[in-house]
Amino acid sequence: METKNQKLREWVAEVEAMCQPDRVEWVDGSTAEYDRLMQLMVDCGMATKLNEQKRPNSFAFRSDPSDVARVENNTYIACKNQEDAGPTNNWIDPVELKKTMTELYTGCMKGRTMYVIPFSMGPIGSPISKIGIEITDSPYVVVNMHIMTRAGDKVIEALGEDGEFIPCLHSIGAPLAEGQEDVPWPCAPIEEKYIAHFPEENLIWSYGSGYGGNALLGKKCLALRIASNMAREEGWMAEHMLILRLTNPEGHRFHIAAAFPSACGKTNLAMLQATVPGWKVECIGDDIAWMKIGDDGRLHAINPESGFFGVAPGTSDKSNPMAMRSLDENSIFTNCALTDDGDIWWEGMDVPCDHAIDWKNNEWTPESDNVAAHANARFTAPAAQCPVICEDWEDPAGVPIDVFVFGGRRTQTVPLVTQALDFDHGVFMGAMAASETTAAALDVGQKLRRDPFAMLPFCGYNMADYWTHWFAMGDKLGDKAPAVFYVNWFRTSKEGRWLWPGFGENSRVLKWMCERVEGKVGAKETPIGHMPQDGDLDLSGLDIAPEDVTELLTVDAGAFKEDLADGEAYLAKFGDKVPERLRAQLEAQKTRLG
Ligand code: OXD
Ligand code: MN
Repeated sequence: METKNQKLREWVAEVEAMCQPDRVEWVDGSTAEYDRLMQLMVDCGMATKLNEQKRPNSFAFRSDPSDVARVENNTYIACKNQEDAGPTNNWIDPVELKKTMTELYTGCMKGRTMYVIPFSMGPIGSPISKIGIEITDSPYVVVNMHIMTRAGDKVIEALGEDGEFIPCLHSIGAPLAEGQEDVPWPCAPIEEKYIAHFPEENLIWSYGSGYGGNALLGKKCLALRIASNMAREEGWMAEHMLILRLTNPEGHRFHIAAAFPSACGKTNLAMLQATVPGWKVECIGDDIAWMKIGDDGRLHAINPESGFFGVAPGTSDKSNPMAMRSLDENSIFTNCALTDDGDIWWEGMDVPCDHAIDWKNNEWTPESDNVAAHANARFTAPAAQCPVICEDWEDPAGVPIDVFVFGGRRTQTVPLVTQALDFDHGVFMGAMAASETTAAALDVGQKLRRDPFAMLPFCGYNMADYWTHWFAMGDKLGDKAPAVFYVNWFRTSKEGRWLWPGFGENSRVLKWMCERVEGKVGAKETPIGHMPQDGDLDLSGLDIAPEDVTELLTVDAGAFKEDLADGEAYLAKFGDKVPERLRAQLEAQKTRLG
């Protein structure tokens, strides 16, 4: 659709002149367009159509083996003063970075089509939503954006003549010379990959990678890094949080927003099948929450996305049946294995597989030394296909949040659940969050990494200013602020056995939280916060040894002090930017631990 937005026309013309594509296509968001692009990718060997009987209208892709995850070392916050990016972000001077990237972008789309994707993060017209325009030379990005965002003509209409948009430029960085044969997954080598954010002008430039988090710019780049900075300036919140609705047997609804680092089971929690009788979980989002204070003084959340870009390995009918149903059809699979009957397979799918073609396009059997699917293999599925998506998940007003949950993957030290003593203590808990690392980022070496609010790779400005923003939001919300909890589903015994069954049984912990909010259930006060005492957590019908429950709910003061020392050393990186209120929380926790 022709846009009357002069600023947009000028930007597209500028990018076209720089990138020199063979042609330009404006993405309309139609099914016909999606089908045509998929066919184009099947025809050139980039995509494989799955067996229509088994998984209708679904396609598998294999990336280049070097382009399988987010690249945090190549992800930049480019602002004038390094201090505004803070010690946890890679900073580059914006002028210098633009020079380097302009050289790379010059002629980078030769031999390719340049797609212009108008997209909305959040339901079109919601007061919390934002419009972005992604320019890309990757048809894979276009089809994924069709699922993950509201894309196409309807956004051009909403933008009108002078609407604001966030420009997002993406190139795989692989121009084609005259007559040069293409490869199935073109991309640039690692030293030429740049995932760049210019928060002072709300601009995103991404070069060299075709992989999800680096290339689907609405997600991590816009909805987290750029949006977190806009949120601070405009007084709202953009968080790495799932959103779920829990309904109790009396029909009372609670809304929970929960932040966990990548690959800690956010998607599983967002869609869990509650095992506590009479309680029901429904999903609103599995990765990102945008929240604004409404007229009622409460915090209202929307899911800015419209699809799930989830980690495939480990997803099964047992771990997450609702995710499995979400990807029964109309889905995209990246770096999964292909079975002999034309379907996909991955480790932890809980169905046998005797033979497959692995994610690197090699023969695979269970005897093979390598895995069949990459550990960070992904599915892209429309959120509307989730059987437990809330019927009003696209309500432009969002849902009022009752509870915030933080957590991480910790085999030791951290108990099953703790409630913050008050909102400030909750901010401290979020700031101290840490997790044992996984495969969602390529280049994260160490075992335990502090990941404040699960935002370490996603906060678009100085993390210390982000903590200040959290305190400020707490002040604005006052007694309407959500209650804050910290959980750890991943504790193991000394022999390495999981102490907590997890999955649907996590509903027992969620139930305790909601009943705490209602003032219906007890707790004991410990040095690290409120915790359930005997009988507070509903364990009826659960086969769990009482000693395991005791261990899950014990505070080992010695281990916590060590953890706190590690946390304090981490805070030291931020120097005197650390908010006084956070230091006060740290000191108070120290005193309580004795
Ligand atoms: C994701 C991530 O892809 O957090 O959601 O890495
Ligand atoms: Mn995520």
